[in-house]
Amino acid sequence: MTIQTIVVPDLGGAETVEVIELGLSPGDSIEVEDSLLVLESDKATMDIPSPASGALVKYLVAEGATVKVGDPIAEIEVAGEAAVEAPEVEEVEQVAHEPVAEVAIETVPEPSPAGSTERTILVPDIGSDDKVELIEISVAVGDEVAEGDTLVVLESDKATMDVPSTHSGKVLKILAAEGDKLGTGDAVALFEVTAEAAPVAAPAVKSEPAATTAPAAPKAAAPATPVEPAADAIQSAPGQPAQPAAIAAVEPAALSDSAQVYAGPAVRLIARELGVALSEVPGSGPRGRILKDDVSNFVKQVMKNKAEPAVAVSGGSGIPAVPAIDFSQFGKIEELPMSKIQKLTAANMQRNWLNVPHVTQFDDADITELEAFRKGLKAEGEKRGIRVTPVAFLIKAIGAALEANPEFNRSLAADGQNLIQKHYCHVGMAVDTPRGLVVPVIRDVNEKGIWEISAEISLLAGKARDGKLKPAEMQGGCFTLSSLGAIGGNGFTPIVNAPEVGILGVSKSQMKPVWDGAEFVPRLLLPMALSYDHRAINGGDAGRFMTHLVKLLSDIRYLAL
Ligand code: CAO
Repeated sequence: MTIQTIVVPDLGGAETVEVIELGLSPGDSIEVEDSLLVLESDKATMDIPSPASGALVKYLVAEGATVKVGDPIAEIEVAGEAAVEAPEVEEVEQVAHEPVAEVAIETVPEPSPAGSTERTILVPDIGSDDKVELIEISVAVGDEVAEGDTLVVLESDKATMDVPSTHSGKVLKILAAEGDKLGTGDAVALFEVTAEAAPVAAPAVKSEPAATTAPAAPKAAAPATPVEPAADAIQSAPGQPAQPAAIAAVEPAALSDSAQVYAGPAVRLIARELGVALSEVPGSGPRGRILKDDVSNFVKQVMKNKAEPAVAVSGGSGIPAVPAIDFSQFGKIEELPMSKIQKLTAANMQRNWLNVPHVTQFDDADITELEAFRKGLKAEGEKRGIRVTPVAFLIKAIGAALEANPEFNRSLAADGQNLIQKHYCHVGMAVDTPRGLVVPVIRDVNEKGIWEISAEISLLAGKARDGKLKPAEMQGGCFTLSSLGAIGGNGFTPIVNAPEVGILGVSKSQMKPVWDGAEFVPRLLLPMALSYDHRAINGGDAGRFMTHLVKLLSDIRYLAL
């Protein structure tokens, strides 16, 4: 084991910098290149990467401290053979006195009408041969841009870099797209700059000889105009591998809107992983900088706001949000507003899916005789003005099965310690309407016959489709039936309509060959799926309920008993 002291590396010009983030705790393990801490000058925010893998022993500075090149900032314990020789402060100071490459936004003049000059704005020397991702384009064609305004934002795995404009002028063309990988010298935008404002053409990046122990950043090939350094570069201490420049958001005071939040690369990475829009996160750091704690506090607050009342039966679940995607990048899209019912259904489904441990079991009911009987009712139904469908028999059978299996006619009490047994029997029926899914409730089904239930189905389904259901007509259900029989499908797993504990999903009946012990005979089979809340219902209860239901539907004489 070797204890290695990490010192402030060459800051490429900045005299002193502030320690703004200490992201680790003593004992935390760290991989080579992981961020140890974050420093900030008046121009740039810099992640200081670890030169070796190991564990943090301690920080030698506190957040808010001002440090300069060569100051010791942390101690890490490097494992055995892998140990990297700790850099000497003196050596770092020596390097600090070496001239370093100046980073500039390069421009390439283009032929243009008199009075103005067209220039291609190039990616400046980013201190590495690697390509980095363009994550934001901050201007649009036609924009009048002032010198110093951010044109685009680049991001590597270590740093976020604003590329500012070196000229005032008009954007003629954007030459790169978000997601492009760009490197030093790649074209970003075509500019029309006024003749007066245009600097005199001259060699590209001013590059002085760099420290002998750390290779200079690569020079750009294209000729360009010398300008003031746009950002500073960090170089590694001698004996260490050269570190790529870690340059982050410039001019923090100007960064206020969503496209230009003021945050370091480590914070941006966390926000991206959690799907947090940094523009919505208030920054508590110096000059409003967003810190890691700000992101985690923001997430905690959002989850708290969304949390259900703190009762045992609806505890919610802190799952990470699905990241927002700009689908227009893949093709043409349009945004459609959700109806009130759709929004309510979405919230209820999510609540029920997250709160209820679901189990679904399946069976087929032989409804050959039921269907023969139902069809025989047609003439009588016409006289009464009532249409009898299989759904009426299902609701009647569910009522009888609930009576015989009272476990399904319960709800969990809000304290999570008791069960509420219901001595009434109201069955909800999912109705598909143009505005979304609604569930009117047929009351006291065990006191009603098939004619009465059929009439209520027509009445309530009609009201549901016309948007005329009253709230009271959708309340008080003990169990729900969701019938897709008229639509089709072999089966589906319905979501329990909490606080109910069971739901039956019915699919389209089909004539199938069934072995009767001697031969295959054609029988009309109705596929059924029973989902239940496994906190209130055991598999055995569910098996008995389903078997009972199948028996009632397969021989409706039992319904009369
Ligand atoms: N298998 C085969 N045919 C069936 C059937 C089944 N399981 N269930 C109904 N049918 C037939 C009916 O017999 C009727 O045909 P006939 O007129 O020839 O007798 C036809 O399908 C149409 O029925 P319907 O839809 O008009 O009436 P219904 O009583 O069967 O259903 C209702 C009423 C309100 C349940 C239904 O209209 C509906 O909205 N279903 C959708 C429910 C839903 O969306 N569930 C999903 C919720 S979870 O996302």
